[in-house]
Parts: sequence; C-alpha cells; structure tokens
Amino acid sequence: MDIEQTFVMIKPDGVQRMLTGEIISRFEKKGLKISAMKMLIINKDMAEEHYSEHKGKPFYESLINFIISGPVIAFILEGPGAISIVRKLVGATDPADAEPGSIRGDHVIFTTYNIIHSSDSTNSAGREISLFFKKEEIFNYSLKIGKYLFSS
Ligand code: FUP
Repeated sequence: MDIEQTFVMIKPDGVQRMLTGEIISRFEKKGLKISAMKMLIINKDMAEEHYSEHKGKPFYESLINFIISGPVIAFILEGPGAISIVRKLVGATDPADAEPGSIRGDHVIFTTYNIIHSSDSTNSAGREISLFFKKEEIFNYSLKIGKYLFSS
C-alpha cells in the first residue's frame, strides 16, 4: 500500500463540543502519523474554494457560514492507504449511514453539523493540503516506535 497524505479538519462544532482530543486520539491509535496541525478560522474565500464542488447546492450557503463560524483544527495524516482508511474511521456523511464505531457514527446526529472533514481522493487531498498548509508547515519525520506501527 502506498504511503499517502490526507487532509483532515475538525469543524467548528467538533471544537465547540470539545471532541478534538477524542478525534485525534483515534487516528493516532490507528497508527497514522500527524505531519502538520494548526488551529485557524477559515475566511470566506478559503471556505468557498474548499467547498467549490458544492456551489449551487441547497445546503451550500449554510455550509459556508457554518465552516467560518469559529476555529477549526486542520491537520495532515500520513500512512499506508491513509485517504481511504481515514474516510472509514470518519464514517458516512449521512449520520443514518455512519457505522457505530466510526467518528460520525458515535458522535453525529445532523448531516450539517458532522464535526469532521477528510479528503475523499488523492486529487482532493493534494488540493486541500495546499489550500491549508505552506510547505514549511508540513513535517517529514520518523516515528521511533519500531516496525509494528507506521514509520517512514
Ligand atoms: P463528506 O465528504 O462526507 O464530508 O461530505 P460531502 O463532501 O458530500 O459534503 C460536505 C459537507 O456538506 C458535509 F460535511 C455536510 C454538508 N452537507 C449537507 O449539509 N447536506 C447534504 O445533503 C450533503 C452535505
């Protein structure tokens, strides 16, 4: 499996509900490496770029207003097959479909307020990483924990 980087964001509701530690801990326990992390308030331009694929949909305006409403935690996770593994850990968009045991399955009741975003493909991961992070904010380091968890 190729080593991949994926973009993840704890949305304003996840921060407000104080689920940041709970969410990050799930990724660390799985064996994914954090390559970058920051808290920020997204401005409208950035929000519109991030969600450009949804422009024109009925939920678009409320989605933009929600995502800029407070601080988010943006981070990059790295590991073998990270993009699809993270999507599985996050769970389905519709809370009715999100499996118990997934982050959304365990914590989300509304599609609008679904606490977390993760990239859905190699293309979107590349685009989202470069939208949120400068090169010097991304760290290339080895985990010193031996061969049983991911280390590059
Ligand atoms: P996901 O990749 O699971 O985050 O979901 P999408 O990219 O399809 O949607 C992005 C965000 O738009 C979701 F997190 C929540 C919002 N959304 C709605 O509010 N209503 C919808 O019907 C679909 C998505």
